[in-house]
Amino acid sequence: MFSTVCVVGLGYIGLPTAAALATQGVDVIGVDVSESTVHLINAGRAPFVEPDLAVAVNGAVAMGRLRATGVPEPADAFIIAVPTPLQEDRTADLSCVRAAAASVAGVLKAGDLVILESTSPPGTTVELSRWLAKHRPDLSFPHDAGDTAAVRVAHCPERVLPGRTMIEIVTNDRVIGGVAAGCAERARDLYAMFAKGECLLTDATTAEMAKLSENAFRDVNIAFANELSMVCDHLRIDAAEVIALANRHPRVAILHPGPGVGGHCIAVDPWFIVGSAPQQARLIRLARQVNDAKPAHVISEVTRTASRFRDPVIACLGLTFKANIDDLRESPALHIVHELARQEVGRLLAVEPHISELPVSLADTGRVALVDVTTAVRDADVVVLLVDHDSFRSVKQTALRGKAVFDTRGFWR
Ligand code: SAJ
Repeated sequence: MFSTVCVVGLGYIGLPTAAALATQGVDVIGVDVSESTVHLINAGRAPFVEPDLAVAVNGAVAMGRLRATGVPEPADAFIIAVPTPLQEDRTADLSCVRAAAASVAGVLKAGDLVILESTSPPGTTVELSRWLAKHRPDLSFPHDAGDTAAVRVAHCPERVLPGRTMIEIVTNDRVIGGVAAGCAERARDLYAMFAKGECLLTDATTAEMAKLSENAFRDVNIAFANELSMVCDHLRIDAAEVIALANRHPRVAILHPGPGVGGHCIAVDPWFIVGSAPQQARLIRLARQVNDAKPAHVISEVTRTASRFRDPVIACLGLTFKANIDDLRESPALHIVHELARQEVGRLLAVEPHISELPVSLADTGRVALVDVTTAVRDADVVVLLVDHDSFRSVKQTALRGKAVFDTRGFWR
């Protein structure tokens, strides 16, 4: 049914999807604008770290099922998995989706399926159908022709958790929204080739909102935990204890506070909802503001604590955006350490077991040293836990005795 699939964008979602399809015997043409990405993949290597991905890519390339290139080639289906970042004005930058549409349009033929996987504001998939139609007036598209269209267009948002991508890409349920009903059915046939979870069919705009709602739900719930932690800091009581006790109620499950919300999804996607309904999305906007304000709160608490020492040495445990990964992008922990250095709050000892050298932004301050956790805790006056890496469990309570400890995640409770 689908012998050839073209995946446009070979990043954190596109490449695992390409590998998953290739493993099922589909001939996959992977497309990326980065020459080095194309080169690495054709050499059987993955350009970033994700458990089990390198093996899958290597196998798919060795079997001749996956080939990377710079421009789309004719195929039965096209999956667009390109970035949709937030702009300064907090609207989505859809330029990569537009560019992908333009490049795919040139090789489209009747009977083809085009799927948008990128997380997008409501209405984007219908808009994609319009963009494709502009490029190809010789073909009909579903925003206009419904189920009689020559080309089918659907949205199938990615929902995988970084670090578990290769598992969740197979096991998660998929939400599939068609610009017309037949588009969703056709897209389900494609995902059923490798996805073991249920495929839930709907319209394209509902699918876009479902995806955004998942991440906004999490953001609002993390904001609740973060707000509680700021209230408890104000009252000088332990937020982690308050949350642990409240969570003993059978219908309460408060999430974990942290130094802020990082990553490229949860801190971004809620703004797409706010942008689509600014008057209505009040709680979602406020949650974003609460989470965005959390790093400044941590900086001021650490500064206040450090002021008790003459030449404070501050250990900052963790730099990544969440636990047990090596990803420093959009990391509140990194931002906090950078600000503490810039404001010359003290001598900073950073601990990050998943990297081997300091990022340039920290190294350039000349005030931060990358050390192991034992050294940092031993030499510090103030110990700040920023990321809940499993390896930080080994820090003994006795090693923390006599130090000022600020555990932003309630990890050592
Ligand atoms: N965080 C907290 N407290 C918590 C949970 C998380 O402070 O209780 C922080 C983390 O430290 C991190 C941020 O939130 O800085 C986001 O981490 P995360 O693990 O919650 O989520 P992401 O951004 O890695 O992945 C999310 C997932 N969405 C949901 O769980 C609803 C994933 O399934 C999506 O596919 C992904 O966004 C995406 O690509 O949209």
